[in-house]
Amino acid sequence: MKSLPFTITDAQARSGSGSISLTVLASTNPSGTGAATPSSVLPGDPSTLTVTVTPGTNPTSSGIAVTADLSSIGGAGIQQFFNDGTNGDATSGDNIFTYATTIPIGTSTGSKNLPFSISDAQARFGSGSITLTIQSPPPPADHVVISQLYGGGGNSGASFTNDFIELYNPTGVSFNITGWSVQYGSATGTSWTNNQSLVGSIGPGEYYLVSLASGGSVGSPLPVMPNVSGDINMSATAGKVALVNNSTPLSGACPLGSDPDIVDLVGYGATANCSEGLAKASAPSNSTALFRKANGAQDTNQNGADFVTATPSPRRTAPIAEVGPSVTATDPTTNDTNTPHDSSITINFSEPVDVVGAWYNINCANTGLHNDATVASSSGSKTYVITPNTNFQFGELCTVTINKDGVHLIGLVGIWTTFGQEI
Ligand SMILES: [Ca+2]
Ligand SMILES: [Ca+2]
Ligand SMILES: [Ca+2]
Repeated sequence: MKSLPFTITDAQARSGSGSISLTVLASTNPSGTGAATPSSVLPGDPSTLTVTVTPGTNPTSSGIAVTADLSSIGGAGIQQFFNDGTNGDATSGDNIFTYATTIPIGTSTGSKNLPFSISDAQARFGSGSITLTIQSPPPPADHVVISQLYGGGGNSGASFTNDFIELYNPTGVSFNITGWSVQYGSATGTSWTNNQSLVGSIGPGEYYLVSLASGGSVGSPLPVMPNVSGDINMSATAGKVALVNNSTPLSGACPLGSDPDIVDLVGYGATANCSEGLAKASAPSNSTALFRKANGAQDTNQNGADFVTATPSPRRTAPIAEVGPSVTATDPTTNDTNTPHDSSITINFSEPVDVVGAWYNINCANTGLHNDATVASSSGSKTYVITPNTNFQFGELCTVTINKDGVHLIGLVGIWTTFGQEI
């Protein structure tokens, strides 16, 4: 408040006085509050940095600009923030200035203060800082993991013609995964009939690629030759994939914890009825894949935290093993019970095969051999159905053996089944 005295005089030598009150409003500088969302991240994680600006007054700020020094998290020394709906900015023109960033792998850990400065066209300035904590990465998993999966193969807008599952070995030792399997269950399903056998080995730091079904003709062929090709058709957006250290189908909606043969499991999409940890991995799409963080090394058994979506990029560095066909599934399955006494036996092979001579042997505890049978093949000679001409007996245990010498380049498989009531 200013008081401006005045005097009045006239020609008759009289005078008067008074004062004029004038309030001069103080000018204030622009100021701001910084935030990071999330405020605690792992290297490789994204975080959205914001500065919420209070404009200067008297006069009101125009031409506000915000920059921050992101050099301590691997960014620019003078990084412009945005208030135009780009670079992660949610709303244009709301005085919230934004920069969305991803913390580079290798960024030093600990609490970071990222200084920011605000300027306006009235040559006033403000400053502050954004606090962001970089967490220490968890130790890599001590087992082979599912490192990437893509279920949109061939679909509308697809990147690639085929679904795929990629495995990674984050350990220092090699794993022989012959006889292991990747198994797929639909998001809300309770069975795991989609089962692909694996062959070969996966050395330290190597990626192993399983090419799977195509939902159409859209997209490019997979750019690298897979280790194994199968025909599981995974959902692009929600489902369950398990890496199992044998080929026996899993059972139940969520066998995690109860089945010690599960090496790794990913439930993705909100509707998946099983996942490591409560939170599912986020839903990928026809044009995005799920990637395990840290190039595949991070497995905290929290699917929601261990995976991110990104453009699919199948990797394969494990050598391709040259092997023959194998048995991928049977009906009845091993240790099946209550199989009809006049059951046929279905054998699914990994690829088309020829069978010759005494390629199978069916031997039952009470009724002996059942090798007098009708044999039919289907699915381009990938599936064989054996229908014995003599029925099995109720309650007896039978063993089916496939002779590798009768099936070209085949391994040996046994099926043990107990025949129960006719169904
Ligand atoms: Ca904004
Ligand atoms: Ca698919
Ligand atoms: Ca896991």
